[in-house]
Amino acid sequence: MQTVPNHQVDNLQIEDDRTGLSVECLKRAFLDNLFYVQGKFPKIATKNDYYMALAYTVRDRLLQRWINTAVIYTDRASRTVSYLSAEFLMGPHLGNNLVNLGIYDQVKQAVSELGLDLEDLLEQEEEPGLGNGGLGRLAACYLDSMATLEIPSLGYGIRYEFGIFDQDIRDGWQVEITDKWLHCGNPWEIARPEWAIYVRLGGHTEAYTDERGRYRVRWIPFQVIKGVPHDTPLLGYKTNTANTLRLWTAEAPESFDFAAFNSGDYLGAVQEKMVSENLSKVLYPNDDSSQGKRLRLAQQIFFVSCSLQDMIRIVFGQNVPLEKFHEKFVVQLNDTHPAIAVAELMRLLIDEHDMGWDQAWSITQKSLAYTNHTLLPEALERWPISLFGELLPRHLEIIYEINYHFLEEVKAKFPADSDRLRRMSLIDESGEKYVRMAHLACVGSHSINGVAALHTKLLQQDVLRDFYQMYPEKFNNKTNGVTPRRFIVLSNPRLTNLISSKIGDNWVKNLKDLKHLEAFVDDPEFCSQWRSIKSAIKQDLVAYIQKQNGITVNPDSIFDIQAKRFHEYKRQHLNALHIITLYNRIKANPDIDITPRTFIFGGKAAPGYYMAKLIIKLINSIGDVVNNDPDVRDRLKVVFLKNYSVKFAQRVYPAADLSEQISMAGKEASGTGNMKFALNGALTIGTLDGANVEIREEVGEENFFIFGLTAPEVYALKARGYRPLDYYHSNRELKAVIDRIASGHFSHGDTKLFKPLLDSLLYRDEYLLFADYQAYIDCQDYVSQVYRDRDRWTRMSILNVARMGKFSSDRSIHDYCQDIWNIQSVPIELGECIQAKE
Ligand code: Z15
Repeated sequence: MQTVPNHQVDNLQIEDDRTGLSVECLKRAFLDNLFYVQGKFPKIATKNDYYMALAYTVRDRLLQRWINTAVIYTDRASRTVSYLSAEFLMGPHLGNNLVNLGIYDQVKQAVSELGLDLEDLLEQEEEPGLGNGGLGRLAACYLDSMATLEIPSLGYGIRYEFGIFDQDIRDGWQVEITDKWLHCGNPWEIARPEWAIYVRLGGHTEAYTDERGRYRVRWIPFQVIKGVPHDTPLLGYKTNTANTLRLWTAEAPESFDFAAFNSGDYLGAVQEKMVSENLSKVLYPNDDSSQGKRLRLAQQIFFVSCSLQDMIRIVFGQNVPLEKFHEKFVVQLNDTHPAIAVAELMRLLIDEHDMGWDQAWSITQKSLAYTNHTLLPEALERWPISLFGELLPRHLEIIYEINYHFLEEVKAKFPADSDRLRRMSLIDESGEKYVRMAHLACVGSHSINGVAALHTKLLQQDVLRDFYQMYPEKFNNKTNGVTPRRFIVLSNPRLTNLISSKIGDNWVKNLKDLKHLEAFVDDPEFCSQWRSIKSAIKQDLVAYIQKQNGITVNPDSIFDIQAKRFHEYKRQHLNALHIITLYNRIKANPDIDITPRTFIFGGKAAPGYYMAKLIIKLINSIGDVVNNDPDVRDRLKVVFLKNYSVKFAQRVYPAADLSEQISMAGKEASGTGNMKFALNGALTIGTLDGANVEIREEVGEENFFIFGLTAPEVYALKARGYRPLDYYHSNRELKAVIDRIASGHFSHGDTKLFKPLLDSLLYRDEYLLFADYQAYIDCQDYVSQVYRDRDRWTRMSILNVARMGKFSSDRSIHDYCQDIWNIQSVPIELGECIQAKE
């Protein structure tokens, strides 16, 4: 590297304009970037130009911290967490960076002095929607917490050109539109083509004997893909730590030396080049269900291999011997999507770096840790052996060998138990053969964790029972958490200011401090401020709904919100049954005294998930009728807010009175929306599922609306033989609701439209809506009654927030550090070490 002459670094004017945080300096830097980066001046600049100029201004401030951090991590060869995830649902960067830099107010003033509105500019940002839902957002919260806790970390994933689709609603149906999040450029990332990495696919293997007489395997691929890293700095809250999110883009290797891989089929290989770019083209839009597509497996090996090779490059670059890989890196697998890492790390160590099997296996197990996120059988990834072997012939051999050693171990621990061997094998041989990715992840990791206490318990008792019996010491729970920076400070400034005015602002880094709010729960002045803030935020959402949906909403009604992916197990249709129940009561008795409610829904359905899309259609159809029925007056409104995203979630959580967390018990691994709502002062109506159990434990059962069957009751009912028709025939209100839908009342007389949904409820009802219906309705009636006592409701709301401290992702990350990663923080000083070195 070239040495930068000192007089350049010492040029204070330049230095200050790129790092200074004063209003004057920010203004100067902003105009400078508008001119020199965007190539515009105020008279002709668009809003997007201003957004870009501001983004570059903020990025300059990040870069100083980022480079400092990198220098210190490199010098000290710091132990590092490598978080492998197929999804990172980051949300907009600008606002979050302003919060974490602590310059939100300065920047607001700076742009306002230039005649601009910060909120307006924040709106401009196209968020990187590189995830589906909870799993991707959790990864983003964890990166924020790792930076805030000063934990050296790298997030590794795929830079999808098309993220999650944009959702439009036409005639009540979901319509998918491609998301071109990169169309205006991405000011937050820096491409690093000089660190490109090559990944092989397909072809065959050959055995040979090396010069030392050892048995070796050579893999001759059919295709080679180039991965180019794109790095985004992620700054912690009020720290100087800026970690890296490194996302890989697939490219064709322009001038790849195929001879080196002994490829005979040149033209075939050249043709495959065109296919290369497809690898990072699009995010698979399924949450919690696996499709088993070849391209998806190719995406997985692509980003996992790039990332592991990158880590090995870093290990060598810091003069750490490869035998100490596991001391330099701990690799967290976010679900089974990166589980191929088990076989790929083995391959790299053995085939590429000459290591023996036993040592490679020991390093692999010590390095890897696996987080399971689901109990749904359809989400457990399995790859047909034929497909797997075609794409990854060498990995299949390695998996067979891991399986051989593993099954020997099982036999030793559980002699003469062939059924157990069959159940635990990495290969499912019950019919067509499959590789079981969850089993591979369990065997190849030193830690296996669930994401809420109940979920971990159910993994141990059910889904991963055999593995729990085999390796009880590997299992642990890490209840999910969310970052209070994005989901309170940034999204709810009014509540943030009120809280900080009473208890100071330590709670932002130390969420348990919210406890101190309890001291004010009997202070009428505080309670009235609390209430008027919620009211003002609701008013904002009313305006948004008026603009977006053209629906006039009563701001004094209960804002009853269910925002999450559409899935039958999440039971948005149970919510719909409640709406129709109230509607029927009004139709039967138009003067009935009902607590006014606004039902708000947000969420996408997987494009191929017909039933989920039909549920969206049902909700919109109910809305069309209910919102326009003069009998209803302004007592009920149904609003479907389209295109739910992180940006949008930030607007919705703060406005909620009631949070719907009504999954069938035993199906939602944790949930994280439940936490974001409660942190913003919503009360929860929920089942004893996922993290709801722990939220209720924390906030107190008197401050939580619980209903429905528990997980053991669900299993027992199903074992007895569940008959939904019995409930239909014996429950008058339920029957009236179903009959109302069946009659075509919400479908202009069309009695066929919702028949598939009704049939699935009447004759299967896999998620026990009918069994939980009456309990849900009773609980909702109780909610309506409590809401009328506004002082009581406010008190419950305050106590919810005061007692939510456990659910900070800082707590989750702290526990991962202690129990799984064995890693310490590395504080970063902002020194003068940013000069380029020899
Ligand atoms: C996903 O979003 C979740 C689990 C999965 O297996 C997949 Cl593929 C996607 C969710 C869980 O459904 C949710 O309960 C949990 O809170 C979230 O992951 C984060 O752990």
